[in-house]
Amino acid sequence: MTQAALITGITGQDGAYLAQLLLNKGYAVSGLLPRRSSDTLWRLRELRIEGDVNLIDGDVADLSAVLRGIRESKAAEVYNLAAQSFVGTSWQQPLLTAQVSGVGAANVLEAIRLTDPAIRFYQASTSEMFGLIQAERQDETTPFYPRSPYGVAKLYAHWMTINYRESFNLHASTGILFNHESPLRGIEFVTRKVTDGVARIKLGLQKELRLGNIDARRDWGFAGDYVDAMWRMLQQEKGDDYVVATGHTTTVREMCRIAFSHVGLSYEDHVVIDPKFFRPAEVDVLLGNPAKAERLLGWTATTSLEQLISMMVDADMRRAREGRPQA
Ligand code: NAP
Ligand code: F7E
Repeated sequence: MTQAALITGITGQDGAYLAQLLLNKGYAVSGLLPRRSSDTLWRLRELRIEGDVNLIDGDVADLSAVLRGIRESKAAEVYNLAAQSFVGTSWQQPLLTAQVSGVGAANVLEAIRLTDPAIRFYQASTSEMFGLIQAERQDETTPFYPRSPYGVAKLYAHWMTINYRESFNLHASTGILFNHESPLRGIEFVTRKVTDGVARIKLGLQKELRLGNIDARRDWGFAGDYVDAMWRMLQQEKGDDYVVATGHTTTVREMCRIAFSHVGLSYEDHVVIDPKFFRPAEVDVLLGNPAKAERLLGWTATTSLEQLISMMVDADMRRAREGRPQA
């Protein structure tokens, strides 16, 4: 029998790659689609799967819509990827971020409990929950110290997932995913902002690139690898919590150097520091320890930062040449 899955956040970076992975495995894939006034399907189109997924109108902040989505999709697996996921915006829209990225997860858990507690659940937790890090390498036992309204909202969703697992015996897992990027990354996130900027500068469409704190360090991997870890979690006998990371950390500055040098440019000639992009509270450094995911899920990161950034710059060069910079 065909296995059915529901993805909230299907139009996002991870949602698109996960939909592709599940389709390739033979799943019937549905996605919850919140009402927007403009087109948000460009990633599904870019992966050529727009016509292969069943899109169900609904917003994760609306329990009745989530209930309908779960019933209509007949999902045996639900992946909750919907979020207001941009950390910077979470200071401007803290309550919306709480409703979508925090309470949204509780809505999905509650909808599963009310519909069919045998449905397996994945929650998109995040390394942002570690924030002001309490250990040099962060793993599943490291205490949390979120530094943004986004991190705080995600921590609520994280503990609600654990609570529903322990209270109602749900097969509910959290993936504490460190930063992961791709050519489908939103343009506001630093890697894509840089690779898009590099392409435009190389083609003479732009002169400078304005950035914030380029001394911040992140553990960056490839989104295509990370959605595979999500799927693996839901194939285990029981729900659990897993850190997913590369185990390497790099400054934004070094990432810029890699991106500019890929097209023969020097970042020092083009990057301008603009205080506008500094955050009220910063997460200075993140470095994950993915040993548990490697041991229990048989998962491993396959893509180096150099390969990832080269792939992104090449995609943005193509888009800039074709005059479609964002999508
Ligand atoms: P993304 O590109 O920002 O995608 C977020 C998705 O959520 C979009 O499809 C968005 O739709 C949807 N969404 C927003 N508000 C919604 C609402 N009220 N109801 C239903 N859907 C809504 O994020 P991503 O990078 O793919 O990340 C996927 C998930 O993993 C997110 O939960 C994120 O917080 C988490 N995460 C990401 C990373 C990372 O490095 N990428 C790391 C750890 C955790 P619209 O575009 O129409 O708003
Ligand atoms: O920032 C610094 C910025 O916005 C990375 C989300 O997917 O990953 C992401 O959150 C670093 C920060 O990602 C600019 O201050 C410097 O230190 O790409 P980012 P993020 O905040 O790490 C986590 C794991 C998630 O869960 C989130 O959903 O780069 N930085 N200059 C800049 N960042 C941006 N965006 N723009 C700049 O100009």
